Amino acid sequence: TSQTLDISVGGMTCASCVARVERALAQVPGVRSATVNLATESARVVAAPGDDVDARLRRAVRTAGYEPRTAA
Ligand code: 9UX
Repeated sequence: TSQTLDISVGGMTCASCVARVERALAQVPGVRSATVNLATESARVVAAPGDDVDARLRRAVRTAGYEPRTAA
């Protein structure tokens, strides 16, 4: 089974930003797919069940230089 998480991501302005965020999210343990939508400033992540996945994803977004916001 998997969980789907939506995260609002601020600070992205171009396609390279999108690629950076997708890469950062994909590296979080348990992530099966990460898709970022620039127009909606959000990321949809499918991940294995696990502790604190949402917090780990948010940390990855911030470390990559963008702003995780409220759950989308
Ligand atoms: Mo280009 Mo997106 O510097 O920040 S990667 S606008």
